Amino acid sequence: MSIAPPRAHESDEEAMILDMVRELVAEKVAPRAADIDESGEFPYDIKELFAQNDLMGIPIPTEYGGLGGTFVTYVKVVEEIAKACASSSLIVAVQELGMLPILIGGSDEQKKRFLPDIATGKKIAAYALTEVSSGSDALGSMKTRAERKGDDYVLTGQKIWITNGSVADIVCVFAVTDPSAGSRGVSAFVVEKGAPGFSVGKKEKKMGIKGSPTVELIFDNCVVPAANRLGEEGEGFKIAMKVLDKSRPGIAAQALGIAAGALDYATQYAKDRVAFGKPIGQHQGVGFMLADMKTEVEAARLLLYEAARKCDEGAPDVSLWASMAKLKCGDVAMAVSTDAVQVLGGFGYSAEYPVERMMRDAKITQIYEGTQQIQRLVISRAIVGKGK
Ligand code: COS
Repeated sequence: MSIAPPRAHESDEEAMILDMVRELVAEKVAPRAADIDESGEFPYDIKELFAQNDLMGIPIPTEYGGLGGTFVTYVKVVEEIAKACASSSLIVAVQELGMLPILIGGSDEQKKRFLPDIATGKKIAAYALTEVSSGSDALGSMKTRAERKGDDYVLTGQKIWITNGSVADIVCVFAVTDPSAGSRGVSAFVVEKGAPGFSVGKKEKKMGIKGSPTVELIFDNCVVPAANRLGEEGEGFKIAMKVLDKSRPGIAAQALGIAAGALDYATQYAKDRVAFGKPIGQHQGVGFMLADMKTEVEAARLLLYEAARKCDEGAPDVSLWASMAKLKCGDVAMAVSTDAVQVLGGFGYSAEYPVERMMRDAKITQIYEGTQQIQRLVISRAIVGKGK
């Protein structure tokens, strides 16, 4: 059975890209997935593969060296990769997250300076918002400071949980420039690898997405040229939030891919495995489970593609749709991958079968780029308002 997404709305260009990605994933990514999980090392070979095939800058406009593709195409690509390897899908998704502050908040000069190398994959990008005491409360508890000194800013503080932080050449960092100004007291900076006072700290040992290094970044009187500030001083928090509006669909796509990959595997298994004289999928207990899994995956997919379409349109309600897509796809990834383990029974619990890895990888999609609770906060504020 094929569970490839419906193709009716794909443009010729998008269909070509997706065919190419499916081939790459089948031939080069899927065979590496278990090993990437086992070794816990960043797969530079897969990054090169994506770079050579123009997948690192899909939504970056062509004038800045990107493919000039749509967000819809971008999320479909992330989904295809995540069906086989969630860690590898993050190479594309975090490249997007890391470049978005520049695309959204940068000047034309900054876009020309930074985006072409990100688009070609020559440089890896990352996004640094989270701190030890500032996760969900990204604004109120931010401690990293940036003080203006002549033509530079001096950054002091630490960021944690920075995906791909240790392999990144370019990190977009958010820091407080005016502690008395609330949401207008945060600014955004591009910090380049090698900047004085910038170093990588502890690497997390994680449950899943092991091929994607998650690290602490340390700014010890780190000197950053004022020319690397994105937008005006004080515009950083809004830039950070606008980025999440466009990056959450990428994580939703990763989640959807994990769910679809797990469903595909469990379905095939249920057709092959015989118990009590017939394939287990034809027993109602398993068949109905698969029916629910399939329905959830397709429902999540429709929501995600609509959210991505809203990103392309620049729709005013993009936050709402991005959060709904992230919420639904993250929960579907967790539920479907857990059920896939159940369908395989004891084999599902073994690391020799991919659904064990998929279930571990799924969990993070309910946590990062805003927990499911934060998505509900964004959704509820969009429909009933924030209040006091
Ligand atoms: N686009 C543009 N501006 C936005 C925005 C968006 N999507 N969301 C919020 N803002 C603006 C608000 O309009 C407000 O501006 P003013 O002060 O000028 O009115 C400002 O940002 C502060 O917004 P708000 O008052 O809603 O901030 P809160 O402290 O209540 O926090 C949440 C908002 C919780 C939504 C935010 O902190 C969040 O998303 N937290 C999770 C962070 C996250 O996802 N972390 C993962 C990091 S990446 S792995």
